[in-house]
Amino acid sequence: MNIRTNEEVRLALEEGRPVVALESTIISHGMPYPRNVETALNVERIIRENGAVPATVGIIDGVGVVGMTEDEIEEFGKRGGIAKVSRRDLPIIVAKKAWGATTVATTMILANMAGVEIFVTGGIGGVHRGATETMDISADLQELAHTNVSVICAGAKAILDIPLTLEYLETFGVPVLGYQTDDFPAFYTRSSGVKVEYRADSPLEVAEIIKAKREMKLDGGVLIGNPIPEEDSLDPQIMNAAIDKALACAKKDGIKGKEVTPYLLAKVKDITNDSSLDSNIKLVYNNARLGAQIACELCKNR
Ligand code: PSU
Ligand code: MN
Repeated sequence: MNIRTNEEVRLALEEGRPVVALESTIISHGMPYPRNVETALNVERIIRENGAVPATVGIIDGVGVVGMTEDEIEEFGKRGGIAKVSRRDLPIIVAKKAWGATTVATTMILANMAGVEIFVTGGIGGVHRGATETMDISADLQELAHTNVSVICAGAKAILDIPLTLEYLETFGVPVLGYQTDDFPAFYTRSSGVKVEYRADSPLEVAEIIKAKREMKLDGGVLIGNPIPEEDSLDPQIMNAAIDKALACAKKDGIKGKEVTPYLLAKVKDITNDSSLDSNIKLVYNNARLGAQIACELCKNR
């Protein structure tokens, strides 16, 4: 597959400096224009301020881009109808020379091809509620099991079945860390009420775990759950009510397959009158800081 990077990312990789990958589904399917572009550019700035180089990932005319330009990010945010591309969609979008927004899974694939080990996002996909019937399990989880990229997220939204998601990750050997917490975070709120087995309290500690995994050649990523800052978190009762309502709407509207996640995210945003959007943005900024710090630690005496 054709991959290209921008000049800043190319130089950083060549010189062994820290690079942090970012996904584009969050831009084209996760937030409205123009706040999506504003957020994506702020995330890049925060990563630079914390000593790393940002690489926003997407597919442009069938080419995997690891490190978009500002103009390309703007275009991703503005242009309608960009396909959401997960692992199974990737060869089709490439063959058609189309544009594609990369999910967590696909961002990991392209980051790995370019040699980027750290990836910051908001929330990952997971095992959906009712998956014992529907088998709706995000391809993100298999990617975490096999592809050597570690992901910093604010946990997973309660649109998912969080205990089942953690069980699945355990089965497939994905280390899950709570960052300065003993609970798996639930995106808008600091805790899902589900314990994680391991916590890490500094970027160095996380980097040492990633390094140990790499040195043992245990394929796959480490998942780091970084809770939303207290001051930006939302009332769990309000959020859970909004999520229940969104799930009921999805059922009524017969939403299936890859549309499920974007549909639920948009519904939750509507039901909460966009108040969830501010929190969403803040938690991504918080993850960007931590991701850059971890990438810096990983690069020291490599
Ligand atoms: N969860 C969020 N925000 C998101 C996504 C998930 O809270 O933007 C996006 C990510 O790109 C993730 C994808 O990789 O949705 C998962 O989609 P699916 O469940 O179809 O695999
Ligand atoms: Mn799905």
